[in-house]
Amino acid sequence: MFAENYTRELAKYEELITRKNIVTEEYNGIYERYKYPVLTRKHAPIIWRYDLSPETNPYFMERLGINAVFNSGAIEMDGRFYLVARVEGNDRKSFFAVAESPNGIDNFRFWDYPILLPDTEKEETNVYDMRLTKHEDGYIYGVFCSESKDQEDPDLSSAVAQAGIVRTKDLKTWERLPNLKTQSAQQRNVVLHPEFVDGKYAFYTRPQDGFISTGSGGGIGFGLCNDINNAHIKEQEVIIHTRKYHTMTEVKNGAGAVPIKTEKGWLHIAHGVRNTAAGLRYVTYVFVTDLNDPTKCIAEPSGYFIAPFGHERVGDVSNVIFTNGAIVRENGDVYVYYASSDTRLHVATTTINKLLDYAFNTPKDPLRSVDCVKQRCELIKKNLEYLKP
Ligand code: M1P
Repeated sequence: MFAENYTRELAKYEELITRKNIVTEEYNGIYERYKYPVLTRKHAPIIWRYDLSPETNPYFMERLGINAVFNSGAIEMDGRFYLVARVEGNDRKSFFAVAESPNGIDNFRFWDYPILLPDTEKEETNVYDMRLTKHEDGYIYGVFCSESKDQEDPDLSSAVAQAGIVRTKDLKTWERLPNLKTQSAQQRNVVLHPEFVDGKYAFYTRPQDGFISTGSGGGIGFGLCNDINNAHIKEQEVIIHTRKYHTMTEVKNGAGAVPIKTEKGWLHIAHGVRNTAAGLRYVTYVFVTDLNDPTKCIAEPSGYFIAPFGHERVGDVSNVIFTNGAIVRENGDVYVYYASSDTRLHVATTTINKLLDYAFNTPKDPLRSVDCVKQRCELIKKNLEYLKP
């Protein structure tokens, strides 16, 4: 029985890992969606979950289950595609693990061991959502959420989120640096900018008053620090993308993938959150900032970029699309890795040219229904003129 179960599960696993991904029929001209997620809990290797000894595991039981694989940093190195995914065990603790693929679309396979971070933050209980920045100083930085119990609040669900920082050159050896210090009580969705700004390290931040609620935190912040070895943003961050009433960022927003440098500006794929009767709804959206002044927003297409569709809408935290990683290829192709409902990870493919066209030629949200109708009527009028024989 043991051997039979093992052989069958291994065959199922290999079939899943080697399955070819297929572009779906869902079309918007902006990006392609794919039929299969690139990573799921079932992509976790058998050796992570089962004890393979019949003596100590006679029933071939899962000993350490994996609940979900989602929000992932992404990087291409030497023509191979690497994701540093958020993997969550059945015990609710998240950790990071590298999955590698030859093409970025399918065939992602986890390395044998997950990443064992240096244990320098003794109160830290959970870690998640690593953004991978290939910095011009030569390191690959991983900036992630480092979460601990709020010792000042007896409520068991009260936590403190801070930005943890690690760096590596090969995704194998990780050096941990002290957590980022800012003026804010809490920070999540912190991203390191890939270039020095005014000779300093630059971070996108998300100042927030509480663990879940951003409170007075007005949106995506930006701050500079002199020393990455003791990263400290001493000034109050500048808010570069504010939350707005009756938009998808009404409740909160946060930086997503590391901004992409293009000839027209820094292209951001961020996330926005609004409230509904069914709870929070997370979608991704795009904005572009000035190449010479990353705090200045120069393009802001209206509406969402990727929202949960179909089966993506359901999961551990339903109605969520979240991205913290994208890969830009030398030929201009862009692979956006987005997770659905805190459960699984997908890819959407596009190009720099398409993203720029989308960012600069999609009209801005006029913020009122009446103006949105006028905007749509203009488009219809133009099309009807164009269609005239
Ligand atoms: O559950 C949805 C997301 O919630 C958090 O994002 P934010 O800080 O913007 O609320 C993150 O914990 C993220 O991991 C998660 O996907």
